[in-house]
Amino acid sequence: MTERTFVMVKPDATARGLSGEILARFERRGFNIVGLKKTVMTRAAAEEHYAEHRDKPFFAELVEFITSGPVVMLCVEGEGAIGASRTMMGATNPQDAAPGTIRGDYALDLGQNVIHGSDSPDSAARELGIHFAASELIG
Ligand code: DAT
Ligand code: MG
Repeated sequence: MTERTFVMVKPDATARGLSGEILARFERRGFNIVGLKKTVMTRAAAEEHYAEHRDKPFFAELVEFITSGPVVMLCVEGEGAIGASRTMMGATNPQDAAPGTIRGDYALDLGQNVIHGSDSPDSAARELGIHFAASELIG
């Protein structure tokens, strides 16, 4: 099934100049990049984006980090885009992420793990709605 998902290159990765090669992995896989922008997330958007983690002990650190510098936001479209993007990203903790995955190839730190991707169809719709206007998605 053709799906759309929200993928984001996090501030650690943009600072390291990795956004191009991460984007290229999604293009090479065969996905269509229907939305793309570089921005600094507002605190309000970050708190909404990570609302499911509001009560976690790492929430403040998470919001601080994700708003600390530019992110590159993507809307990735294609067959099974939601699950396939998560598989490409690898485990949340880069220490557990397999080589060949994005986190397994580029990250070591749990907090600064290079990339975000929506974890379900509901999350994808919710997160795309937070970060993209319909007019910004070019199919
Ligand atoms: P994912 O990003 O793989 O969907 P998640 O939604 O559980 O993982 O967590 C969101 C982000 O929060 C994750 O990418 C890194 C950070 N995080 C998760 N668990 C953490 C922890 N125990 N300590 C610090 N940061 C954590
Ligand atoms: Mg998550």
